[in-house]
Amino acid sequence: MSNVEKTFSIIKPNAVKKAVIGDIIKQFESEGLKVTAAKLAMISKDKCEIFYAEHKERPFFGELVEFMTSGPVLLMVLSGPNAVTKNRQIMGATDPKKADAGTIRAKHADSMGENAVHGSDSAESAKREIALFFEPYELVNA
Ligand code: IDP
Ligand code: MG
Repeated sequence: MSNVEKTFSIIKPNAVKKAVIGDIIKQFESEGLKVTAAKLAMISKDKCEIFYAEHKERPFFGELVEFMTSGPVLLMVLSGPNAVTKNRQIMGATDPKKADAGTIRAKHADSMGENAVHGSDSAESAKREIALFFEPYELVNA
């Protein structure tokens, strides 16, 4: 059996604003990840600071929280074989200048900060992040 797992994904405000939600989801689906929970919402400043707590000492923290709370985002759970690693591959590097051609960040990032998508960096992070934004009843088993 392949390692079917869940990961947490956010389509960030710059990508929602540019109306590329469909393009991004199409890429996830065509590369083996299914959307198993989703909602469009604004993230509150308090929740965003908890979500990105690991970065709170970084110089860009204020700017990151400001950006992530500047407009609606699409919060999602993606499921599939090795979903955590697979999602990171599909997203591309944090810095769009270093992202491989064809990755979501190469196509849709506007800068290092406004880089179109978030994806969990481990199965443990995915569990924490999913629990922060979704209630158990909102999660589809797939
Ligand atoms: P990741 O999203 O690829 O996991 P992290 O290092 O966890 O990258 O950083 C979280 C987010 O913080 C990035 O996606 C990006 O939006 C923002 N960020 C990271 N480094 C910088 C920076 O040097 N300047 C501005 N924003 C940054
Ligand atoms: Mg990260």
